[in-house]
Parts: sequence; C-alpha cells; structure tokens
Amino acid sequence: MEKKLCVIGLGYIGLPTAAVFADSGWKVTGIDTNPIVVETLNKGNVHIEENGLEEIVDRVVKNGSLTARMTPVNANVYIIAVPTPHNPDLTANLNYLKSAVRSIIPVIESGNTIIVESTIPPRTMQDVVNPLLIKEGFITGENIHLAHCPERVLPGKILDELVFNNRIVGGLDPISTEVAVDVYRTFVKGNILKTSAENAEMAKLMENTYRDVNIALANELTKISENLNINPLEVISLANEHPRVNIHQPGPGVGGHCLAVDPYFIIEKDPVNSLLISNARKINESMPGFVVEKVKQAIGSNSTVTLFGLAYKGDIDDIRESPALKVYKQLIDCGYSVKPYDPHVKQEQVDFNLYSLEDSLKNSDMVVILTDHSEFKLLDWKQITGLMRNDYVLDTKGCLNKCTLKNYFNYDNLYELKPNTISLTY
Ligand code: SAJ
Repeated sequence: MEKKLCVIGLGYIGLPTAAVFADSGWKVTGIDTNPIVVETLNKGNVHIEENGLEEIVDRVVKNGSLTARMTPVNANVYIIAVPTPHNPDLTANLNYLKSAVRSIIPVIESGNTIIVESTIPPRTMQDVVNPLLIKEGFITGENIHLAHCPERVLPGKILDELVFNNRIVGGLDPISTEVAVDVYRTFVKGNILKTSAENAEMAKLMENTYRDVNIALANELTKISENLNINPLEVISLANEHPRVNIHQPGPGVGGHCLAVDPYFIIEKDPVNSLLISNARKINESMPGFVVEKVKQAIGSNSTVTLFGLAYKGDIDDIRESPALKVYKQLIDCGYSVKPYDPHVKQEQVDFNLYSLEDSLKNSDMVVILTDHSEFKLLDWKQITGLMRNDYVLDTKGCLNKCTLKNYFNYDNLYELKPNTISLTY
C-alpha cells in the first residue's frame, strides 16, 4: 500500500501523531484550520509544549515527510484528531468532527481508510460519522474503511506512549478493523486490541471516568477527614498498601480535556443510569470552591493570594478545564488580590496578568499550590516564604513532601485551619 496519510487537526494529539507517522515511513500532510499552526509547522517549529516533539518535528519537516496545509489532500488514510468540546449544557459538541469529515469528502476515494481518534460519545461512529459518508455514496466495509481508534496518551509522555501503549481499534465492520490495525502496526509496539467501534468509544470514556470517579472518592475523603480530624493523605497511603486497592490523590479539582469532560459523554447518552458518574463530577467540580473556602478560613478576606500553577497538571502548559482557573476566578470574585505564577504557562494563554516568581510573592499572605510542577518542589521554601508578607502555604497537591514550614497546610492538616484563629501581619 502507498503510505500517504492526512491528519486532520494538529493539536495535542494530532501533531505528535502526524510526526510519529512521518518518522515511520509515511508521507504525512497535517491539516489545521489555524494558519498560524500551519505556518509554524512548515518552518519545522511546534506550537505546543511536549517532551521531544520539537526534535522529531524538525527532523520530519526537514526531510520532507511532514508538511502542513489548511485543506485536506488525497491520501490513503485519514486520521481525524479534532477537539470534541462540550456545549454549555455539557453535551458533546461534534461540530469540529462533522466538519472534519465533510472536509475530506471531496478528496476521499474508493479504498481509503478513515480513522477517528477524537474522543466521542458512544455510538457516534454509527449514528453521526457513518451517515455522513453513506450520504455521499460510500459503503463502509466495501469501498471505504471506517474505524475508531481512541487516543490514550498522557500529556508530557505523548511520544513514548504513542509507541508503547496498547491501542484499541474498533472498526464499523471486521475488514475496517483489520485495515486500521495495519495502519497502527507501522509504529505501535504495544498490543493492538480489536473490537467494534461502539466498544472502543465506551472503553476510552470509561478509562477516564474510572479515574474521575476514583479522584472524587479521594476528594470526598478529604472533606470527611477535615470534618473528623483525620489525615486523608495518610489514610490513602495506608489503604493503598492493600494489594487490590488504589485510591487516587485528592486535589483542587480535576482538569484537562479528558477526565473533566469524558464522563459527560456517557451521562448525556443515559442520564438515568449514570448516577455515580454524575455525582463524581459534582464532587470534583466542588473542589475549587473548597480550596477558596480554606483560603478564607486561613487568612480571611482583603488579603493577597499567590497562586502557584495554572496548568491542570504538573510539568505541562495545558490550562484546559484547569481547576486553578476556577480558583483564580472565585478568589477574584471574593475580592482577593490574586497573583498567579506558572513557569510553564505563557501570558498569551490567559486574559489576566501573570507574575514572575518574585513579583508574585511581594506582599502576599498565602501561596496556594494548585499544580505539582517539578519547579515548585525544587524551590527553597524558607526563602520563598521570607519574601512574603505572611508566610502561609496551602499545598493542594501534596507537592512539598515532609515540609517543616510553620504555616504549611496540605490536605492532611486542613482541620488545623480553624476560622479566624490566625493573625496576619500587615
Ligand atoms: N488528578 C487528581 N488526582 C489523581 C490523578 C489526577 O486530582 O490522583 C487530576 C490531575 O491533577 C488533573 C486531572 O486529574 O487535573 C487529569 O489528570 P490525569 O493525569 O489523570 O489525566 P489526563 O487528562 O492528563 O490524561 C488522561 C489519561 N487517562 C488515563 O490515565 C486513564 C490519558 O492516558 C488519556 O490519554 C487522556 O486522559 C485522554 O486523552 O483521555
């Protein structure tokens, strides 16, 4: 088979995927509707932060195996990796997906393979994608192949996980499954698991829902523990000594485009039976408010709060659905002066002021750690708190292990933060 591939959507998943295929003998055209993304890529540069991506993109653009443009060209295989955000009512917005499918219709030919990697509600391949192709006279399994192969990579480790993770490939029919498996075999070293499109859709959603529900359990434990003067982090580590227990870690909430979004794709399809999933969402959504409540208890109002970390998790620049943004907004709404610092996030990513490390600490009463960036663990915290007006630290990620600072609080000792017991120095 001639190895020409078109990747539609050059974001966090599409760009690394395009680069890895291009590095494995495919002639790849990356498609994006954003001209800046296209221009940046054609210069051999990248517009997102991901370990090792710059080097591989530079190589495949220079050797001509990866080029970018704004509209699709003919290829043998099309991989769609566009965002599937949620609507205000929390149902999946499939507009990008539908328009990606429509954009390739003029260039697809008999024998081509179309693979959707975007995360989608169960039955979307059957009920939304396939009908768009049928309308144009294509017959899946006969003159085209159609499959869902959900991406399952972790930001920060994408290039490694693309190659070594097991992959689920779900075709609309058995031939489509086999053809799509052959596509991924060119570089995937993990197992390739064959199934139906709808099982693939649901398996992907349940992976992230499992984590969301498990994190909600840890967050609920945190709230109960605060009430009962118990140390939840210690409880989790003790319980996890059991060979079949793996409670996740509590935090300021759940962010990212996956765990915070995917459960809603299941809820929308069967709300009556999704009670646990939807309660877990509510618990995790309540955590930014819980953090703000702790700030209030510790330092009262009319104070200055430094936020360490806006990214939704450590060592990345991704702020999508980040609970830190919600904490920021709620603190502002409560009248606090808020100074966010994040060594990974750039000013143009947000519509409020970001501070340098030093400026963020000036006149500050409390640092709230919201992201577990490695940089924060390496700081000299005695020196950091010395630069502040008051030296309170609230570590929502349990970042500073064995911290001995006097006014250090993490989820283990929240019960010590009794309202109005702390006097501030002005
Ligand atoms: N979090 C906690 N406690 C934990 C673990 C995570 O509060 O114990 C929070 C993080 O701080 C973050 C959020 O959850 O805000 C999500 O982080 P994550 O690292 O669990 O997940 P993602 O969204 O970065 O990546 C997930 C991964 N899915 C699983 O591990 C099942 C990844 O493999 C998927 O490819 C990705 O979602 C996706 O695309 O769906």
